[in-house]
Amino acid sequence: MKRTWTIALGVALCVVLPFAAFAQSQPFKIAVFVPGVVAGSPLYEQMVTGTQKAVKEFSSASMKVIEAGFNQGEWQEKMTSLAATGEYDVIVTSNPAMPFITSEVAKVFPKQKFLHLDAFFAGNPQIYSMLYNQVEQAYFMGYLGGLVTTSKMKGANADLKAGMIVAQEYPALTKMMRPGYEQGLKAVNPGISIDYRVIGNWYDANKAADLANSMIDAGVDVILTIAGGANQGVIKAAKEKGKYVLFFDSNEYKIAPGTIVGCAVLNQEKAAYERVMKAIEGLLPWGKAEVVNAKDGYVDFADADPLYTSSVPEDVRKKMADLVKKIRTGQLALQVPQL
Ligand code: RBF
Repeated sequence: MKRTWTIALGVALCVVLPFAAFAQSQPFKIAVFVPGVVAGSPLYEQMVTGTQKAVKEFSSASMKVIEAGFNQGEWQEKMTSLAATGEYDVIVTSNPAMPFITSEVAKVFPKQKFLHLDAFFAGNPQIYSMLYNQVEQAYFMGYLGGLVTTSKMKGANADLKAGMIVAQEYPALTKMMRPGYEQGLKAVNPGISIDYRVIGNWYDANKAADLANSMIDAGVDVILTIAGGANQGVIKAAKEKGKYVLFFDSNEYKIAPGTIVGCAVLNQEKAAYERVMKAIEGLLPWGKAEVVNAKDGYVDFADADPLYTSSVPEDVRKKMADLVKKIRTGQLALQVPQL
């Protein structure tokens, strides 16, 4: 009996091993399609870094980064040209609007696969997607914003006003981020009102600074900014006026220590690394759309950075720590709405 099993195992290994080796030595080409530019866009930076890390693990894998720029009207044509080359096993991209483009391009190129980060699109066998629970991400910022605006911090005033500056409106923003932020603020004090402004693009730092200045003049002392490259304008205005910024997606306290008082992070680098690895190994569940949250470790608040500790007083950090613990453990789990 034992001998039969040994023979069976031997035969199985003879069949599988050469095949696995063959699969790994086949060239695997990845294109990273950046809908915008990489520099200054936290999630795009993480997508590129995470993909690079995965590609390094396989001698057969290679990647190319294509920046599609800020003219969103050109993206579909650029994505079509990229798929038309037929060169890439997988096209990796990021942002919630991209599946509307790739699902169209997929019809024309039925062999092309698309790996989406920061998006949700289920049921197409050419498409894999994963979405972050950004209600939780924004709730972290709302709660901290509420604590800051009601604190005795130097830049805080008596007005119960918090700001939010965004680049443009889209369902993930209006249905997850804005409501999450608002709920967090109101959990601290239901009397806090939100001053919300839209820039109109992801690069105009001057316009972002103008909006931030006008908010600050109207009594806002803390601003959440979700605006890619335009974030710099918000940070500059707040710094000059001694006010506070809440930063989204990556840990970036170092850009403006003392001004950026909180970072709600998405672990997109890890997500990209893991998903691209799976794609190369042939193990990514095409057709599937996943949603990941704080309990899964993909959404978090950057509280371990010494620049957080040095910018925010202990009483605020203590209250924030209680909330962070509840969300990390899933004791407080916020639902993702239908987008
Ligand atoms: N985020 C950036 O940081 N830079 C961008 O250029 C950018 N462009 C976007 C374009 C569209 C059409 C959409 C829907 C989102 C874009 N995002 C961009 C936002 C990004 O995907 C994410 O929602 C926010 O960074 C918040 O996590």
